[in-house]
Amino acid sequence: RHERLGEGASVLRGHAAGLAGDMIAQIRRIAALSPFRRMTTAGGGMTSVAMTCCGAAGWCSDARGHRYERRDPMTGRPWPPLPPAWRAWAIGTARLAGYDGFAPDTCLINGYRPGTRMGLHQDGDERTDAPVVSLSFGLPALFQWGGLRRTDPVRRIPLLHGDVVVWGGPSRLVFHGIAALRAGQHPVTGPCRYNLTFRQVW
Ligand code: MD5
Ligand code: FE
Repeated sequence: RHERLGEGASVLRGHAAGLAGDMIAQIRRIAALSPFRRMTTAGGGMTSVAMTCCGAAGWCSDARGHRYERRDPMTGRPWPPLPPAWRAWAIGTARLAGYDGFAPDTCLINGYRPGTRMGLHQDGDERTDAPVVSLSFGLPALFQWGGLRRTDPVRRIPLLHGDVVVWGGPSRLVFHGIAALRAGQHPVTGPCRYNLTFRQVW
């Protein structure tokens, strides 16, 4: 049931749809401890996406730059724990896509509303010899998948409720982004999209 997107990258369409109810309830519990927030960027702007994290590490950005932190700078407390069932699911999903030995220690949770977007970027703050397991819930998004250079042509790939993508190997450092979310209502999430990414930082 995989569809190969490119070398090292595969999409499992709808693979996580059955987990949505439980995972969204869990996201609410995580966000009660470490709220969704837009982060300041080094350029003086703010991320369009609202984010929170769980696990031993959490992705942070401020005027000085971006990095992983053991504590949530908003609360001064450690990030909420990575739910053991999430971790087990991410490890099993990575294995399905051909990656054994995945040991995720963080999940970054992105919250999108209509108009929210994510510009073209590469993810390199965590280990890049480990894959990223990404999960989408709620409103559809148009994923922009480029190449290893910022100026490479971009493919547009819809990501729908329950879709899972595993990015590894040569696909791990590809430039990518999300086009501005279109307005809509989803039966499970209402006017929102959530993207969860499991990553190995340490
Ligand atoms: C999203 N999130 O839908 C996307 C999906 C992010 C981010 O880009 O950094 O939070 S994850 C897409 C992704 C992750 C890592 C590598 C690659 C794509 N890739 O090599 O194409 O909010
Ligand atoms: Fe990314």
